[in-house]
Amino acid sequence: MAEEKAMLITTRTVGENERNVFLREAEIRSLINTLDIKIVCHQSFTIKEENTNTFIGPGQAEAAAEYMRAFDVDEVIIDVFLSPRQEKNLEKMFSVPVSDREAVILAIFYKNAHSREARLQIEKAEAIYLKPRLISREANLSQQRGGVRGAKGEGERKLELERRRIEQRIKILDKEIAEIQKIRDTQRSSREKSGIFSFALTGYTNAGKSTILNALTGSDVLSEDKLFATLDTTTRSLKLPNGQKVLLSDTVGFISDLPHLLIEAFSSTLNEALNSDGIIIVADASHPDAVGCLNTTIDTLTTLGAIDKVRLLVINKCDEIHDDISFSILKGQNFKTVETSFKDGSGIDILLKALAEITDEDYSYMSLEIPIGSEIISELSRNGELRGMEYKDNTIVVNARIPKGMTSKYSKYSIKA
Ligand SMILES: Nc1nc2c(ncn2[C@@H]2O[C@H](COP(=O)(O)OP(=O)(O)OP(=O)(O)O)[C@@H](O)[C@H]2O)c(=O)[nH]1
Ligand SMILES: [Mg+2]
Repeated sequence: MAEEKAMLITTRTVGENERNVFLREAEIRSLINTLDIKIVCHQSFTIKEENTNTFIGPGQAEAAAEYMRAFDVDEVIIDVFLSPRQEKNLEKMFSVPVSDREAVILAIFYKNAHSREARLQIEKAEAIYLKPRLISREANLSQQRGGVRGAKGEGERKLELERRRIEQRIKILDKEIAEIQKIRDTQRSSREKSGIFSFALTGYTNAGKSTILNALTGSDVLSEDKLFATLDTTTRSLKLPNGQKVLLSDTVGFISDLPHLLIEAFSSTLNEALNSDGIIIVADASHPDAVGCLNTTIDTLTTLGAIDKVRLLVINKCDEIHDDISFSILKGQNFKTVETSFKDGSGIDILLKALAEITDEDYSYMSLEIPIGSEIISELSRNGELRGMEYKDNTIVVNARIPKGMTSKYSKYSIKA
């Protein structure tokens, strides 16, 4: 398929700091690059305030339309969130499809959704995105149609049907997603019962989450230098230096202004990770806006109600630090912090030790006397660790390392050490 050619429009507010403008432009360019779309021309407009009809000023839109004609572009991408009305008006002026930032991110998710769950979720997000846009198209159509048929609103009726079809589709998708969620819930509750400590890797897209999961657990989740390579939660087990077995999950990354409808559509995937016992934030120290990315991650976790679960900040890609000030800001965060490079392998042992320390904080040691033949011995060895087993008549005396949340279950067997 021929590569699509696009015009990029970016905006800046009056007096906006150059660095912000540069960073936003770099990000939309890498998002577009993920879609294999070629930007053949670019215009940047300074705006005082958003125009309700065209977002940028109508004169600016005219100028952009004039400019793009020389480049024979297939579409226009504008790095803002457009209302359906603004999108419709700009499309009229440009005579090619216009996509906003939300549409770009949706398209990336669509391209990268491979599992059944991810496909259902993205289809739901697209349906939510499309619904208000149909209403806008409806208004457009009814204006264009004249005569008896137009007056009776045949086009409107068709679109009304289309809109209902979308609503029904969302309901069906919700049902299918809920079914998958049920299976997940069962898996999760059996994991929770097993008492195995679980960690979730979270962070800005492209920070290295999948690379970390792969390196620590020997799995083969796709990891590449593209945004939103991962859309599913993958959980693998891992043995830490203290002998403790834990679970580690990788999941969908965050981005600044992550469209809310994607958070909503991917909530089951996100919750899967956020329900873990401890969250690990992965930050990319090589990113030109490393601190901004970390702040977005913190804000997103706060919005999702999971910030209190953060136990560790992994400052990754330390082999490629460009900016010492950002690096020291990352190191100065109020989290337990480790520095890693999964490119040259440095810091991985320290990361594993830090995870072991975190799990240690969540375990208690108990001396127990348990009747021989009781199921409890095998349960305890699954959930924790057994040390110094000693047989006494009909019982076994053992020192057990037990998750703190489970100690009450065994207290009736407790003896003084
Ligand atoms: N230089 C360097 N590159 C790294 C390091 N860790 C990961 N990468 C690279 O960073 C890119 C993104 O890595 P991923 O593991 O796919 O990142 P992710 O956080 O899973 O990204 P998404 O799933 O897209 O949100 C890949 O090209 C990795 O090879 C590192 O320590 N140093
Ligand atoms: Mg990934």
